[in-house]
Amino acid sequence: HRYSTAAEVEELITPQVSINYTQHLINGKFVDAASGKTFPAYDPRTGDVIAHVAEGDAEDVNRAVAAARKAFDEGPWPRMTAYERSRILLRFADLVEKHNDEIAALETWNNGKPYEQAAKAEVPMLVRLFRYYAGWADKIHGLTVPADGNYHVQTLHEPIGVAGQIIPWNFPLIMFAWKVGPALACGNTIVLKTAEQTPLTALVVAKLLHEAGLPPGVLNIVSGYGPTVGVPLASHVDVDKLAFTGSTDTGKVVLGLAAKSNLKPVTLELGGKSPFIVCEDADVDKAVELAHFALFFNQGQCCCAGSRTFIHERVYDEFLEKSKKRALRCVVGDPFKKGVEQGPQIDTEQFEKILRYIKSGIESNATLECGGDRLGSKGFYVQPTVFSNVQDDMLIAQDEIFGPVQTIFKFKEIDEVIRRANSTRYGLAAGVFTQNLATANTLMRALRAGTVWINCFDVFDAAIPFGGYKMSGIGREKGIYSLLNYLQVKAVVTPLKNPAW
Ligand code: TXE
Repeated sequence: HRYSTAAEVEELITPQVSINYTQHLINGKFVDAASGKTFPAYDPRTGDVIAHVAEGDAEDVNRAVAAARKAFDEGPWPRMTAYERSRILLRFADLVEKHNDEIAALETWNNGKPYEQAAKAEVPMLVRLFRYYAGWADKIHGLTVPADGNYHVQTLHEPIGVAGQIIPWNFPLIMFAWKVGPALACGNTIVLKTAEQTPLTALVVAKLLHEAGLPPGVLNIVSGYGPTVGVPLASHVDVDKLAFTGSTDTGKVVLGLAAKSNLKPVTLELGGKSPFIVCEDADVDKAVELAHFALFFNQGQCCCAGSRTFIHERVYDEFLEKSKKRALRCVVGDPFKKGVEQGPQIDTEQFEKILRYIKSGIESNATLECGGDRLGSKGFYVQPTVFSNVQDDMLIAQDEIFGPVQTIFKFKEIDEVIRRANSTRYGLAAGVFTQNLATANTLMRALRAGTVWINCFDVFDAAIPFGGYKMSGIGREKGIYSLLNYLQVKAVVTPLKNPAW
C-alpha cells in the first residue's frame, strides 16, 4: 500500500503550534489537579508524549461541580439577558475563526486527523454550531396554554442547571460544540470531561470563550480518565443533567450511575454499525466514492461510519473491484502533509483492537481484498482494508471496528436488505444509494436509524438532529432537539379573576 512520503505529497506550511494549556479549568482559572498528578498526551504519528496534563480525580470533580453550582445558583449566567448570552457565543465564534489554523494544528497533533480536514471542516463546524445556538439563545420561550377551568396557564422554559458532559476523542472539537453550544444557549453551567486521549483543544477554545466574556464557573473542564473523572461526574448529586458520547458499554455504566445517584436525566450518543445500501440502479462510480468516504473518513473512527456496505448482486462485482482500487489509492501518511487522506489511529488500544478484528475477519473466511496489516513501523497507521464475502453472523459484521476496515455484503431483494440492515443492536445512521424515488421512500421509512442519508453521507449541519435508535443512544443532539435536553419546563397556573377576559 501507498504510504505517503514527503516526496510524494507537498509539505504543508504548518502553523506554529504550542501547547499553552494543560491544567484543569475551574471557576475561570487554570489550576493543577488537587493531587498534583499529570498524565501524558500523545502524538499518534509517533506515540511520543507531547504534554503532561493535569489528571483529575473525585476531588477535582467536586471543585468543578461546586464552581458550576455557584455560577448557576448565584448567576449571572442564567439570569443574564438571552441577547447578552447570545452575543458572548457570537464573539467566541469570531475568536475561534481568527485562530482557526492554530487550533486545527493542535487537533491534528494530538488526534492524528488530516490537518486539512481539521482546518477546513472540524474547526469551522464548531464555529457554525456556536453561531447556530447563539441564534437560539433569545428565541427560547414557553407557551400560553388554553386549559380547562378559569385559569391562566403558561409554561416557562428554564435552564436545567449544572450539566455534566463526557466526550470522546474522535472529534474533540465537534463533540465540545455539540455539548457546550446548546447547554450555554439555554443558560446552564457545565462540567466537561474531555477524553484522556485528546485533552488539549477543548482547553484552548474554553480560554477563548472566557475572552469572549463567559463568566467564571460557567464552563469547567476536568481532564483525566473515565473511572476517576467520568464516574464521580456521572454520580454527582449536584449535577442536574448528564450528556455522554462514547461506547455503548460505557453508556450503560453512566446511565446506571445517574440512576443510582440522583436520577439526573441522561442523553447518550453511542456506537453504531450503520448500513450503506447500494441499490441495483446506482451509479457505481459515485456509490464507490461515497461508500469509501462513509467508512474511511476520520480513519474510520466515526460512530456513524457506513460500516456494513450492502451491494445489490447486479452491481456487486463491479463495485467490489472499484472499491478495492479506491482503497489502494487512499493516501495514508503524516496528517500534516497536503493530500493525505488518512492519518494514524488515535492510540495503541484502538490500533490493536482494529488489527484483532482484521484477524477475526480472515479467520472467519471473509475474503481479504486488500490491506489487512499495520502500515510502517512507527505510530498507529493501519492499511485501508477491504473485506468482501462478509456474512451477517461474522464478528466483523456485528461489532463496531472503529477503523479503516470496509466490509462488503451482497444482497438480492429490498425486503431482504431491510431485514438484514435492521438486524443489529445499533441504530445510529444509514446510507441509501439509489436513483429510484420509490426505493428511496421505502428504505427511508423502513430503516431503524436516527439518520438516513440518501445519495449522500456524513452531512452534519448544525440544524440537523443526530442520535440513535436502539443501543446507539437516547435523545438527539444538534438542531432544535438538543435544546430540549438542557431545559426544564415549568407549568405556571394562575386563577383568573374575571374569566370573561
Ligand atoms: O470509549 P469510552 P473508548 C466506541 C468505539 C471505540 C470504543 C471504545 O467502538 O473503539 O467505543 O473507545 C469516558 N464512566 N466509541 O474506550 O470508554 C472516557 O474517558 C464515565 C464510539 O474511547 O466510551 C471518554 O471521555 N466515563 C464513540 C468517554 O467516556 C467514562 C466515540 C468515551 O470513552 C468511563 C468513542 C466510566 N466508567 C468510542 N469510562 C462514538 N459514539 O462516537 C470511560 N469514560
